[in-house]
Amino acid sequence: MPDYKLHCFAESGNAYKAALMLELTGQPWQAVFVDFFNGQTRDQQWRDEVNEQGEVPVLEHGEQRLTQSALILEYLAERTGQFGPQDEAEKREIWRWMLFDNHKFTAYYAALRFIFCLKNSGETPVVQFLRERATAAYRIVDAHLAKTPFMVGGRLTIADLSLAGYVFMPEDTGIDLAEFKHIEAWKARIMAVPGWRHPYELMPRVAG
Ligand SMILES: N[C@@H](CCC(=O)N[C@@H](CS)C(=O)NCC(=O)O)C(=O)O
Repeated sequence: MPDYKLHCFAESGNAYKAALMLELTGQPWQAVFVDFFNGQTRDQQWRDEVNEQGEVPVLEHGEQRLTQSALILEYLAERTGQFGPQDEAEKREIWRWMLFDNHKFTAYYAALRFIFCLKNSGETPVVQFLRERATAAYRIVDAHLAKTPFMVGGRLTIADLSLAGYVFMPEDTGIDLAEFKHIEAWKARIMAVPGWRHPYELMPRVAG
């Protein structure tokens, strides 16, 4: 019986943050498929029973049910003793980047990918706005990674796993990712970590 259950679906980069953490720390875990594209996270019963915030990921561990990927990452770092901060200053630095990720890096990119790539919106003012904002966030992370191999402390931490939620997603959002050479090099470093797997291999996806 796996210790952890993760409510997730393959296209969710937010769920991937938790799934990759479980995988890299060697935790036995089981995926519980959430049928996001058919509205499951909007279903009132699902919200009542699984997450009142209507979002994936949700991590179940014994009696505990955790939501918000950053909080899940911190919980797993504390439980496993891996990829967490070494002191209070690092803890603040990790949170600083996880908040930036949630507010900008993941948020704009994921919204752009959802509307433009998964919903095939075509070019609209909203798409253009999101692309500009996502590109600006990518520039900030790229500039930081020009100075350090990983986001905090020179080693892989949960700050990297948070920011890496969407960077391996294959869809073409219209952003020229080759522009971000330091992000590309950082991605290669993450892929080289033993146990790394692509989101579409790690989590369940609707066939077809
Ligand atoms: N800040 C949240 C974001 C979670 C999130 O937006 N999840 C998406 C899937 S990737 C979702 O479930 N959205 C449901 C909806 O907006 O209806 C986290 O990091 O866990």
